[in-house]
Amino acid sequence: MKNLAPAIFPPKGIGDAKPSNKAVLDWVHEIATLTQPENIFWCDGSEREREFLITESLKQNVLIELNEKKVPRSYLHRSSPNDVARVEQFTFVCTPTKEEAGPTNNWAEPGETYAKLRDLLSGAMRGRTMFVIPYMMGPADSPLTKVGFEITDSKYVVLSLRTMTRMGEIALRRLGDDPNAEWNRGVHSLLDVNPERRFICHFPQDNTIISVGSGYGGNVLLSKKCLALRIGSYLARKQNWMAEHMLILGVESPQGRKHYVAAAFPSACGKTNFAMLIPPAHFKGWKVTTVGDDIGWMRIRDGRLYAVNPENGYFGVVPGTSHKSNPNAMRSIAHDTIYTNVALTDDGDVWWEGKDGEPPAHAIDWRGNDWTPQSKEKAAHPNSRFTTPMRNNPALDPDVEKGEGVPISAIIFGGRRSDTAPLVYQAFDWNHGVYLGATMASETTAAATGAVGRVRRDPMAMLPFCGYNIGDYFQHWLDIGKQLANPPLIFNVNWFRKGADGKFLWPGFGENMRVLKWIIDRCEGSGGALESPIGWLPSPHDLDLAELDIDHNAVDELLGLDHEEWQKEIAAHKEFFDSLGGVVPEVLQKQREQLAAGFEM
Ligand code: GTP
Ligand code: SPV
Ligand code: MN
Repeated sequence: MKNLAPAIFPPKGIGDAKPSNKAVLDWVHEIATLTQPENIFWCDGSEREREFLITESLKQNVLIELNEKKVPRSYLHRSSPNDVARVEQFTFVCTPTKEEAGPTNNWAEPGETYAKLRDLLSGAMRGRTMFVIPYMMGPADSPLTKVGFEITDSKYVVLSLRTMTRMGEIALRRLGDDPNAEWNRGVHSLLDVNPERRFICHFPQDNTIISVGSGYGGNVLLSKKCLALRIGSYLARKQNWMAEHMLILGVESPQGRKHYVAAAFPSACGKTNFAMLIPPAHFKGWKVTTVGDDIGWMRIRDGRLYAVNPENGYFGVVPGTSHKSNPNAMRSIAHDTIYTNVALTDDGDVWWEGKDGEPPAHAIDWRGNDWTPQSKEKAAHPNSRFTTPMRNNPALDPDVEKGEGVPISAIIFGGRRSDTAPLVYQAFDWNHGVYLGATMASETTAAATGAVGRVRRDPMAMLPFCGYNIGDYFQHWLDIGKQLANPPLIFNVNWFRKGADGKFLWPGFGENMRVLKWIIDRCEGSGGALESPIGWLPSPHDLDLAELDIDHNAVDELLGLDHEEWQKEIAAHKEFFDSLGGVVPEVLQKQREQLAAGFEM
């Protein structure tokens, strides 16, 4: 096995933040006995530790230093070209029975899977350093907050988690010494970064994640999709809260009235961009603030849903990010950022397709090869990413650390659909909204390996992230609704509808404010809408389109329903529900029948 990460020996005072909780120590001992690392590095999240790890990463080419004047305290990381996205086909939910994992997850028997992983991990860290990372998901004083530990042999993972989570002492304090406290056990090893030995395994009943053979994003930052969503959703159902693949944003009117909305869009379908939206000039005095850009944890309080962002940073899609599309993201990633798989310019700056200005005459592409504008290959990988602290975001919401969370007025579902789905519509009520979420579809993107652009059903944007039976998940949504005296209104949006010329009909990005404004109007009881078989639809004059250069036909197309497309769509809903093998709650089947009746089917 190739030695990817030789051991490092830190000076005194670094790498020795050993926790006192006996359960944690026993577990670390067990994993160390199995993986046989050269030494154990106990992370504390301090600045000294960061400096030490950066120095070592530069020495070992795990990171490349960028031009300090162009992007201060920022680094480039290149992952293995065989390891550039989440791997859904190698992601497993290992519940005692297959039925608990349900029809949408890859299931593997826990006993056999532990045995297989134990074989792979046996001696896997020989000659390497084993890092133990304590981290906390959620604000310090939130009842939803969870503690996790990730054991890893990757410095890139350590440096990324210190941005993505609240890492170090703060997590140890939260955990305390109770040997029976709830905490997540995460084990990650690069092994030899071979797709044939790449497995991302979840053991919800043990609150355990084991990930091997990858060094990339959602496969290895175990706090994110693995804990906050897959294990999170499993715990949420048991504990009566919700763990969702949602951004959370605040919208404040010029009069100072503020609403929060949460939106579930599949991977690479616009969450980070929407969460950082800057309203166009026409919306003078309106302000949008970011609570979170990827994951929302919600609980019931006073008959409403309150949300927190469990994360502390953003792991965002780089290509397409510019001062025009997302100025707040550009400012967020101007310093203290780890870039993964973007291009490196000759003056030590980063570059990607869609960045402002002219492409550089020469660069080194994401694979490390020479690149010029004439090259056939892309300079940055389509799923290249930035890792940046949320504190860098100029639009960060002031209540992001509020333990009780922010009250949610609206939930928005959205996918990437070139046809069928209108720009925006509103569900008739909670249960109908759950149906909209359950039947969501979207074209696949580069965020996961596999074909791009294929329409697939992705309920609540959770298809790859729901850690248990999807039928029970739908029922959980219905059950939560019953407990809400003031449920959020539910909407569906589609920024990605295309015209006959194959171009997007809607300008998107900041202009999405026009849709958001209508959603807020509906929450305030003031926005107009027409009743249609799929829900409440705005007519063109219900949307504020002033000072927007868009032609009337495009607006009609965006807000219109094509009868034939919808008959096909509803048939696809049935096909999807049927494919789930009888787990779909009766309430949702009834919703489908009502919808079909509206189209005389
Ligand atoms: P993950 O981080 O993978 O979960 O993705 P995300 O949902 O945060 O998506 P993100 O905001 O990073 O956007 C993904 C891609 O969609 C980028 O290439 C964006 O430029 C593009 N995009 C985002 N918003 C819009 C929009 O309103 N219109 C159009 N046409 N493209 C958009
Ligand atoms: C996603 O795919 O939804 C992401 C990227 O946010 S990853 O963290 O790799 O899952
Ligand atoms: Mn994102």
